[in-house]
Amino acid sequence: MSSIPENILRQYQDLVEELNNHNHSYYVLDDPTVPDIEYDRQLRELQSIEGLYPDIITLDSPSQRVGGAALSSFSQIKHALPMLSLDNAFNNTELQEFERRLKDRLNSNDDIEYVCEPKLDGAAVSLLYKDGALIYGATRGDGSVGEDITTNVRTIRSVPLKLHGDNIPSTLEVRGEIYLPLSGFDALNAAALLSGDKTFVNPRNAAAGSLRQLDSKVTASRPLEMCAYSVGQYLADRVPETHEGMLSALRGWGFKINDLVETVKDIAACENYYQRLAERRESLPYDIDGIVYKVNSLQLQERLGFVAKAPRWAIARKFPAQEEMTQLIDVEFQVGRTGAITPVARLEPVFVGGVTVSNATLHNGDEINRLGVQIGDTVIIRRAGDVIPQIAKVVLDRRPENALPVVFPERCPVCQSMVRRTDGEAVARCSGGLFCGAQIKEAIKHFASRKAMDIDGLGDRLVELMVDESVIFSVADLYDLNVDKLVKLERMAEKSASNLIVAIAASKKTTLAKFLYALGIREVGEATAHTLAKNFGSIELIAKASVDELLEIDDVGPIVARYIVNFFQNPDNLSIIQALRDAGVEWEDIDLSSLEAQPLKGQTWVLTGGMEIMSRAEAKDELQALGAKVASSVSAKTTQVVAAPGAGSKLTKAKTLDIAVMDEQQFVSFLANYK
Ligand code: 5U1
Repeated sequence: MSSIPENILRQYQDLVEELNNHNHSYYVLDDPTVPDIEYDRQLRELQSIEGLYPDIITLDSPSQRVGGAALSSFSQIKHALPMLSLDNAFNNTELQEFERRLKDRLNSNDDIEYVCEPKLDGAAVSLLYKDGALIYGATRGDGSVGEDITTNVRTIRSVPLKLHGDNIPSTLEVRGEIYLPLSGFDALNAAALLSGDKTFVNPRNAAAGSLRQLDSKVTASRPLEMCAYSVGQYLADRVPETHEGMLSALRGWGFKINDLVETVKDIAACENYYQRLAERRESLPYDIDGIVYKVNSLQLQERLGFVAKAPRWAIARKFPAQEEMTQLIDVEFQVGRTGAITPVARLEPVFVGGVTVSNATLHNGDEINRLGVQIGDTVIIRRAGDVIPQIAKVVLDRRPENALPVVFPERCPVCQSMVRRTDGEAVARCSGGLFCGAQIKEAIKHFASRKAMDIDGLGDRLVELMVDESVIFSVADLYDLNVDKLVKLERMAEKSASNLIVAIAASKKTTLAKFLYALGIREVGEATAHTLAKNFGSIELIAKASVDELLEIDDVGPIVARYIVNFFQNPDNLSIIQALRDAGVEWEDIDLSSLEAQPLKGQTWVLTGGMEIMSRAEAKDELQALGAKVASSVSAKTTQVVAAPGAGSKLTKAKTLDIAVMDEQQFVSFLANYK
């Protein structure tokens, strides 16, 4: 390096350190310290120095995260200490038995302190650091020998290439889980679908597959994350006394530690943690398959030791599986509000992810072809997060001889109109429009729904019955109903009928945004309806707007703009709007001149927890009326979080990101200032 000027070398080292700090803030702490543009500027500066002086490049340079030349195979790494697996407990009794064994072995009845950790569903890895520098990364393999995946591990931003902080051990082997957050998994599969590649069954397979890529550039393109959860080899002057202390030291050296880790005082609190985490499992941004409980005291851990391949001092309390095998009995084709025909798999009922599943979506014809699924097949069902169950894979080995191909219908199963598919769209649609009973039903259900006209008591079943019995043919007919017409319907008592008539009458007074949303224009969801209302002020101006005028509005892209224009060019739609107005449906137009004064314009708010003083929908309406955007997740862009009772991970994240938080009472007082 003698030819590198001293000042350049210093400038380079400063840039490496600064960029690594930014990476740590962004990927480990979820708390960006500089805007992306500044990060990119510094990275370009670093790369230009590296271009001029290639010898200057150090292994901990952020430029090295992009992956390098492809390998022909992985070499093997023998773990200095075996990578253990965990014993499982499937219920509370088994957990109690675990503790009984511990107490017997320790010959003590004293309470034992535990650390509770979400068990991330990814791939276990071992990372070796010498004097703070990453030496290698290895897979678990069979527990004794794993594969050398160092070049791949280096591309993961939350894996520190160099440790920072005090008392860094001379040798430190960190164990943890590399996983793919659900958003990354969905994006990866969406891209695979577009390019006709094979999709991954679940985030765990996707993470493991991404780690075992011979081309590290592929790994670099996958949004993998790593959380540390224990140590293997450890040579240092000081050793923490507890597992909690060890995690905190790891956090200090730059590792990401899951933010739901908790230390609890006894086994009863472990069970309580299970209940709390089980409730939140669906809303976590990553898959977990259970909880790991670990004895907190490292001295007790040492006394307890190991059995065969598992430590005695830890246990995994498993959640119900999110994947199960079952049989595909039939495929039915449902017609949605916009005529979209969705194949729905009817399944032999199976318990998965804590509920019994008997239907799963097959999305569209392409998905049926991609899966190659046939009626009678054994399939793997996946139900994770709050998404609807999916068929992840067909178990071809189990295909019965009498399996039948799934045939996509050429005619609508409800109205027999032709099914059409627009070029470039995966969705096939019934061409029957409002001639199709299914589309009429869905349009009316949407119109009556809570976020639209909010007609209390008009449930899906009743809508179906009224259309089937030819009591109504369009949304406008709702306002012509009377008690006499309703009581003729099966199981409709006079009291319910008159309540429904009152609810329908009450729905007449609405807002422009709700009315627009209720019309069910394709791709016009609640937020777009609000934006349209706010920007145009009246339905006449929206109906007259051109594609170009619509495109001037935030959130409206060319496809939505075209759908809006088409909707208002259709005379049937215009006559329905007129009929609704004639029936007395009304709203106040928005005075555009007063909008300049929207005090929360440009702000993004997040509502979390169970609101008790007002409903979440009301809170959202009020905020939007003041010009704020209401988002569902907390990020660095969030202006303000309202944390109602029971708020969980969003509140934690807001605190980590240092975002302003107010409780519900403060929120109500805040709104009162604008009334
Ligand atoms: N969170 C967490 N996952 N996990 C997996 N901790 C943890 N610990 C493990 C494993 C296999 O093993 C240690 C107890 C050695």
